[in-house]
Amino acid sequence: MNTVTEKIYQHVCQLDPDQKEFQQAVYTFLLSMDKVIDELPEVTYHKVIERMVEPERVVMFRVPWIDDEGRLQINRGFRVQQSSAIGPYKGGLRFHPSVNLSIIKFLAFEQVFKNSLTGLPMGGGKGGSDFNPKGRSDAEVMRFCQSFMTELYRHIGPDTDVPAGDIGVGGREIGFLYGQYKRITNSFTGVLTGKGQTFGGSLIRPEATGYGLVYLCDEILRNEGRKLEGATCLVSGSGNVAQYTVEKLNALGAKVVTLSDSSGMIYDEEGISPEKLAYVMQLKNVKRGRIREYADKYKGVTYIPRTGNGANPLWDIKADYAFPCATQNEINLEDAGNLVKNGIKLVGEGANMPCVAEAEKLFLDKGVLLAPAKAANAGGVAVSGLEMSQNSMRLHWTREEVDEKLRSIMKGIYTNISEAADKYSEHNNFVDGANIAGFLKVANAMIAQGYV
Ligand code: NDP
Ligand code: 2IT
Repeated sequence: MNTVTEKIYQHVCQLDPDQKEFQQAVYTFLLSMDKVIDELPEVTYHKVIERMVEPERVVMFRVPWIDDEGRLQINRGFRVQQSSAIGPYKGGLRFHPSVNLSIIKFLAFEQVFKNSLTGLPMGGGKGGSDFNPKGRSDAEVMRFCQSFMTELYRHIGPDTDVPAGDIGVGGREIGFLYGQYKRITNSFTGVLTGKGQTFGGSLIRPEATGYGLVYLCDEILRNEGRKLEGATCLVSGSGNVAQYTVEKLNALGAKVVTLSDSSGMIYDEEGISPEKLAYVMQLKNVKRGRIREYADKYKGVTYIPRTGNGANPLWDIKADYAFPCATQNEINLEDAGNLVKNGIKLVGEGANMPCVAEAEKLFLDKGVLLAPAKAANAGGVAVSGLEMSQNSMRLHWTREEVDEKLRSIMKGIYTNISEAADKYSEHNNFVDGANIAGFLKVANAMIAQGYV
């Protein structure tokens, strides 16, 4: 790092020494800033990056709720409103026991640049809770969501901050949250995205992150003379992003041989066909079961339980392309080494920050095409942006219309990040390309708006 970025990084670490995930997200971003900072003296003069690493506002609150046994439970809620430079705060809510301020801050920070890349007018934010929905009844999840919204509603609004889903927050949770917002405020507005079809949700929003990931990677591959058709792919996770990544990979003629959850992974050499994927969707979204059950149902499938934090066997299976779609830091340096050893050609980040910094560096050093999360998973928030537009206009676009807009946004992202990579970094360094292209727009807006 150069002296300016090093100073910013040290300051961030000193301010919040325990926020490891946030520090990691800032660190990898600053490495890209080194490539542009000398050419942009106004960025240094106006302390743009120093301002960007400090959220505009952080809200933390108590979430009391009653479980099915009548006992009082207390969780912690968060909303980090990182940047409103180019639009209202926008970003998902995560419900997972691991959630803390560091994780929400890293997600909010990355969301700013991701949203900028979509080309839509959205600022960045993120929120959530350490509430664990696993094993909870629908009634418990509803009571939790109602209590969460009873505090959150005063901080959000269709022109202020528009939350959506993330890990542990899907259609069911968004419905409960929306119902409570509507009840408290007596207004029917597009304050959340990812809503149900009958109350303002956009078609293709559930599919958007996975589809967008595959569209962007398809673009990258085609520009390198490669293709998805006939390729073998690794996908991790088995939630929203993983499911629709598999669906689109299948549609484009690729074969996906793995899925996982936090308990373990399945390896299906024959491939997860559309019929098998329908079973996974039923298992995960309706039955809320475990991926292990896939191996009980289908012959010739291996289930490997997850043990410890060492190498994940999923990343040691020979394949052409890998799509981490579970969670942050799921690819450590050893995993990256295994992927490289087995000749992986592309890593497409469906999850946010799925690779540790050293793993990303290894991929770049070894010439593996790396589609970074800020660009690769931007399809979800892009269609959220389209949902906001439809809500404001009070109309509804068809599946085809939304899918076409999503495709064109992902194509635009590819052009943007590859041009920024060529101009400021190296050809095909999409990590630098995404950071720099996302940054420039927000930086210009911040400078134009004065010291706020
Ligand atoms: P879901 O809750 O639908 O699925 C998450 C999946 O990842 C599950 O299979 C889950 O397993 C697994 N997982 C979650 N946490 C961990 C963990 N700590 N260790 C191991 N496995 C874990 O979430 P999404 O599919 O929506 O999100 C997946 C990733 O994609 C996240 O990084 C999210 O931030 C990112 N993302 C999501 C977008 C969206 O629109 N939903 C948009 C852009 C990015 P288990 O069931 O065992 O917990
Ligand atoms: O990480 C993400 O981009 C999301 N979870 C989706 C955010 C959104 O507002 O749709």
